[in-house]
Amino acid sequence: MLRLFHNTMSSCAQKVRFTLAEKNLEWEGVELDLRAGQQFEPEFLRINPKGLVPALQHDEHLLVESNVIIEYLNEAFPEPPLLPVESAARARVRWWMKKLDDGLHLETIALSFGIAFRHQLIAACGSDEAVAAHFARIPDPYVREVQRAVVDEGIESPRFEQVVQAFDQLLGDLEQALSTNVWIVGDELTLADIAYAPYVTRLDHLHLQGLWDDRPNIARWYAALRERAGYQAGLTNWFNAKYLPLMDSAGEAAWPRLEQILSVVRAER
Ligand SMILES: N[C@@H](CCC(=O)N[C@@H](CS)C(=O)NCC(=O)O)C(=O)O
Repeated sequence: MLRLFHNTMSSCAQKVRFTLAEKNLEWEGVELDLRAGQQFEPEFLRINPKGLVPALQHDEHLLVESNVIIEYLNEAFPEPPLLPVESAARARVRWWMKKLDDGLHLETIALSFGIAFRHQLIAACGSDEAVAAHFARIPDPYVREVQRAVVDEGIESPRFEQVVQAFDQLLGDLEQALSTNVWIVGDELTLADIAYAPYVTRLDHLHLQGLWDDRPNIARWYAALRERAGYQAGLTNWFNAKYLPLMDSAGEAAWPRLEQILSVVRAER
């Protein structure tokens, strides 16, 4: 039995659903409303003390951390394989996945909250005291600090410059990798593509496609991803109409600020 604790728009849950779909696995879902704080309920904190989705229950095993979960699924359900055969190529996939855990995921939280989710959070909380109480409930200090850094000032926050720099660097690296391969590592879809699909999708939802205007290989890769049944089952079918219009309009409004930061970042490189 596979039971996934998840959320419609969580990037980390998206990659797990994508993997489950590529493996043609049946699963049942427990959906958490992150804006209502269901991730902080004691029942869920017993599953993941960090109060983060996704978590996966497989029979008697309980797993957290999306990259760990998708590697586990690939081992427990080997067909079709989502890692290359060759050791060096497998290491390359893991190197890409590690970059997410080393900081890019936190940058994505800063990007999403700085542009869009801060508006939902402030509206849901209704007062500065309630926003402070929300932060106090976040068990993971890194997640707490990164949200706190951008919620007040949004895209004008100094933290936002680091975010733009990180994504521009990432997209440059991806463009280079994709200039010699069909997929990020080689010519077959791997866990690296599945792991990065939600992040480029997030940029797309935040109306930031301008970041790959001059990066044709990313545009080609992203179009190919969206064609895959696994992407549609794991991401598209879960896109949440409560989030998308806000992300699009707030992202469009943020674009001039991003362009301004980009021009500085690129001139310094
Ligand atoms: N490193 C973790 C990160 C998980 C994570 O940050 N999950 C977010 C959704 S993408 C979450 O649950 N956020 C709860 C919150 O915003 O309080 C993983 O890869 O699973």
